[in-house]
Amino acid sequence: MMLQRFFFILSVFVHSIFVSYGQDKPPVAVDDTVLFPVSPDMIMSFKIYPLSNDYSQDMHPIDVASVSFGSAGYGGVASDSTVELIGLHLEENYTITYRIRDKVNDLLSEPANIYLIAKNQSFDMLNINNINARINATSYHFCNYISGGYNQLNAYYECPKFSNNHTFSNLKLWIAGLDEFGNLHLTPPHFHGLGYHRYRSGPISYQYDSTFKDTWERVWTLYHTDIETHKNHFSNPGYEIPEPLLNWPGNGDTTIGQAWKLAPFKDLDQDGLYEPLEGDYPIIKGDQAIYFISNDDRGEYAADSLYFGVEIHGMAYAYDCPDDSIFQNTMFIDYQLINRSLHQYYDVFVGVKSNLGIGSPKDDYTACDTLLDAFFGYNADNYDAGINEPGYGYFPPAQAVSFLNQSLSHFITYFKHWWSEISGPQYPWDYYNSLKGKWKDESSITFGGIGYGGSQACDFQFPGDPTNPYAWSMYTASVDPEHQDFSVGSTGPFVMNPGDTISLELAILFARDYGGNNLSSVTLLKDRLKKLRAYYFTDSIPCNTILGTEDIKDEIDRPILIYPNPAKEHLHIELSSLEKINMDFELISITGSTLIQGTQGLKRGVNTITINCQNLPADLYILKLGFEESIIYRKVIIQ
Ligand SMILES: [Ca+2]
Ligand SMILES: [Ca+2]
Ligand SMILES: [Ca+2]
Repeated sequence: MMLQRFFFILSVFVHSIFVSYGQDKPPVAVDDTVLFPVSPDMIMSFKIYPLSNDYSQDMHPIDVASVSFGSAGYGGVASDSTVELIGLHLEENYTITYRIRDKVNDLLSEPANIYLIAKNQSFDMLNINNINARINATSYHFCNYISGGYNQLNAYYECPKFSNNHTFSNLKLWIAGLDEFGNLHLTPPHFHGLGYHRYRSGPISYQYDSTFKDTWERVWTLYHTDIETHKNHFSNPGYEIPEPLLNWPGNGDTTIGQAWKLAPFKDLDQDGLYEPLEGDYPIIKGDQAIYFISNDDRGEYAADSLYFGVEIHGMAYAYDCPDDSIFQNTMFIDYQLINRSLHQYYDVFVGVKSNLGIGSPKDDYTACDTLLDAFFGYNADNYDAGINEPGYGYFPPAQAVSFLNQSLSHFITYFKHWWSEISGPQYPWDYYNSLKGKWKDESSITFGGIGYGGSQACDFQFPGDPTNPYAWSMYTASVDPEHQDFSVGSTGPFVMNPGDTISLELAILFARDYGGNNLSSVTLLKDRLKKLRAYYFTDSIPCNTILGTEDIKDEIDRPILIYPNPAKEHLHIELSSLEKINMDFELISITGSTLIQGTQGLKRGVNTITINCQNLPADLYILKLGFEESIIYRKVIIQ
C-alpha cells in the first residue's frame, strides 16, 4: 500500500492544477461537514474521511493530494483517504481545505472545505458588562486550555473589555480535608506519578464514555431576558426555546450513578423533573450566567484513595449596569461543592488559587483585607509595562477576589524561589498546609517581613493597607515584584458528611482610578468592595434587577417571624417548615464578618430558634438563613 504523508500544504499543489492530459478531466472534491467534540484534552488523533462524496470524472481511483490545516494548526497529516488531526487543541469551529488527485491521470481537484463544527461548547465568555472573562467547563477559569493558565499569554480575564489587558491568568478551587482515619484527601492538584489530579467537566458518574463527553464537556450560557421570555411564552406557538435552556442540566441520569438534582430550576409542577416544555425554567443569577459542572472523579488519575470525590456546581454571573461602576466592573461565581464520596471529612478547607497579574505580572504585589474577606493584586509602581499585552500603562488598576458568604480564614502568596520553603506547594500535604496558611515546612505564616521565619504566627500574609507605610504589606517587606508568584485565599474548617454541600460565592471586582495612581486604585477597590458587600447583604443592587433571584425567594415562601427586633439579649426566629430539613443560620456584621453561626435541624411544623446576642455590640446586623437551595436575609438591630 502506498501511504503518502503530507505535513502541511500550500507548497505542493499549485504546479499541476491546470495541466491537461488530452481528454482527461480533473477529479471533483465536495465539501464535508464533520462534528467534533470540544475538550480541554489534546486531541491525539481525530480522523476525517473526506472522499466519500468526492469523485473522479473519469471513474478513476482518487486519493487525498494535499491539505491545508489553516488555523487548526500544524498537527495534521493526510494519507490515501484520510485526513488526520494530531496533537491539537480544538476549541471552536475550524475549516480545513484539501484537494484530491485522480490516481490515473494525476490531475488535482479544485480545493474543497472540511468544516469542523464544534459539537459542544466547553467554554464561553462572560461578557455582559465591562469584563470579558473566559469560563471553562472544567472549572479552571480565566485562561484557555492550551497552557493550563500558567502563561500570561493565555490569560483570559480582560478588563476593560476589548482592551486586551488582563488582571488574572487563572482562578481555580482547591479543596482538601481529612477522612475518618485522618487520611488526607484533596483535589487538585497533586502529582501522581503520571500527572496531576484535576477537575474534569460533568457530574460524578459510573461511566465516562464518549456519550458522556458529548453531553457534559460544555457550559450553559443564559440571559435574564431568556428566562423572562420563556416564562411568558413557553406555550406560545412559534416560540423557540434557547438551546441552553432546553438542555439545562436540571436532572442527572441516575441509571449511570449521577445525582438526580443538578442545576437549579423552577419546577412548576413540583415533580422534580426539569420540563422546559411545560414551563419549568433555570434559576439563574445576574443578567448573564454561565453554568458549569465539574468533578475530580472523572480524571484518569482519580483512582487512588487521595482524591476528594467532590462535584462542583458553579454559576459565573454578572450584571449589565452601565450606570454603576461597581457592578459594571464585577463578576460573581457561585460554587456549590458537594461531597459525593462516602467519606466523612473534617478539617476541610476550600481555597481560591489564582495568579493575579495586573497586565504584566512582573511588577505586581498582592495583599489581603480581612474585614472585606478579600485578597487582591495591584501594580507595585505607577506604570504597568505590558509584556505579552499592551499593558495598562499609567494609573494601573487593582483586582480583588472577595468571599461573600464565607469568611476568608487564611491568605498566602508564594514566591518564585524554586524549591525553597517559600515557593509553591509540591506534595499533597504542602497543598493542605497552604490552605491552612502554612509554608511547606509546616511553619505558620508569621507576622512581618515576607511572612516566613518570624516569631508571631498569624493566618494572613500582607493584611495591611498598602497605602499605609506603617502597615504590613509587600511594600514594607520590600518584596521584589518579579518574585511574587501566586496566591491562595481559603476558608474553613468545615465538616463534610457524604452528600453535604459547601456554598462559596465570590465577588471578583476591578477598580482603576484614572485620576490617581496604583495605590489610589487600591483605595478605590476597597471602597467599591465595601459598597458591593453592603448591597449583597441587603439583597439589592442599583440596577433594575435584584441580587440573587426573586425565584429563590418565592420558592421558599416560608413565613418567618423574627422577634424582638430590635433585640437585646436574645433573638428568636420562628418559622414553619413543611419538611424535616437543616437550616444554617449566621449573624453577619455590616462589614461582612460572621459573628455567630450554626445549623439547626427543623422539624415539620413550627420551629423556634433562639440566638444569644448578649455579647454583641449594638449595631445593625444581617441574619442569614440558609436552606437546601435558598437563602433568606433579614436585617436585625441589636441594642
Ligand atoms: Ca469530500
Ligand atoms: Ca417539572
Ligand atoms: Ca503589572
